[in-house]
Amino acid sequence: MPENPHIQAIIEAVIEGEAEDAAEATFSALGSNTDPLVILNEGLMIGADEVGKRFERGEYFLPELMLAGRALKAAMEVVKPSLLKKYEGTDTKIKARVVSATVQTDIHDIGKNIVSSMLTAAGYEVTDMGVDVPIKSIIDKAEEIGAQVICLSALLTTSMPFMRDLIEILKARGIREKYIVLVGGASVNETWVNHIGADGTARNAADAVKVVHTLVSV
Ligand code: B12
Repeated sequence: MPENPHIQAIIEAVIEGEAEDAAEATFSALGSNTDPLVILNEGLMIGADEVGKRFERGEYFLPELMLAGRALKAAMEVVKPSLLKKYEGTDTKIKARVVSATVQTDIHDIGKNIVSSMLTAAGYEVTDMGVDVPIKSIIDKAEEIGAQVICLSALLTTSMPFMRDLIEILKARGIREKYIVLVGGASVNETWVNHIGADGTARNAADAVKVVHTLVSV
């Protein structure tokens, strides 16, 4: 159990699917100088994982997932400005163009949205295409805007193969080397990255920014 009572309250509010409580607990945590990254990684994502486990065990059903989603979004609205402030780039020069999307068949967007927002705050020009986006449209957009980075999010294991398909299409079109392809989401790990030949992943949005920084400046 976390020592910080505000973090504990955030986790509980997400598990209970109480949007107002989640927003209030997040507000109190910020007021007591809790690092916004701790709120995201040790509060919101831990709460989300517990909801997921209860869903897998058959204790929670779709309505509880939806309520948890609402609670996560409400808390995210409160913590987002502080998170973005922490990651604001010092120079306003565009570092790279990024296309981000949740791949086709998947509508989870809370994690992808915060990755997009933090990359924007860090000085990247991000085109966020939303959820359930066909992989061909993602490639077309990347070509159209001259992107250097493609960020793909998927939380469903059944959606993850579309990440591999996108990379295969890039290869077939002879344009794989033009792009840094990053993949992320609750079930994505290094093994998957290597399996599909992506360029990297990150467990959370703060690490996603670091990985993009590193790969773009190589
Ligand atoms: C809330 C939620 C929902 C909400 C989503 C609301 C929304 N607007 O997003 C709703 C109710 C819509 C939903 C629906 C479903 N869900 Co759901 N959902 C969740 C839950 C509880 C939390 C997700 C979340 O927002 N987490 C918080 C954010 C901040 O974390 P995150 O998304 O992981 O993102 C972070 C990192 O992964 C990373 N990241 C994310 N994207 C990217 C991209 C890049 C490039 C990088 C580098 C990093 C990165 O950074 C982010 C920020 O730190 C998860 C459980 C879990 N453990 O995640 C299940 C979960 C993802 N859902 C699941 C399921 C099964 C479903 C449904 C199929 C249920 C159903 N029977 O209908 C549907 C599918 C709908 C669809 N077609 O997509 C399963 C998936 C199982 C699997 N292995 O495939 C999970 C894992 C629950 C479980 N354990 O069973 N869900």
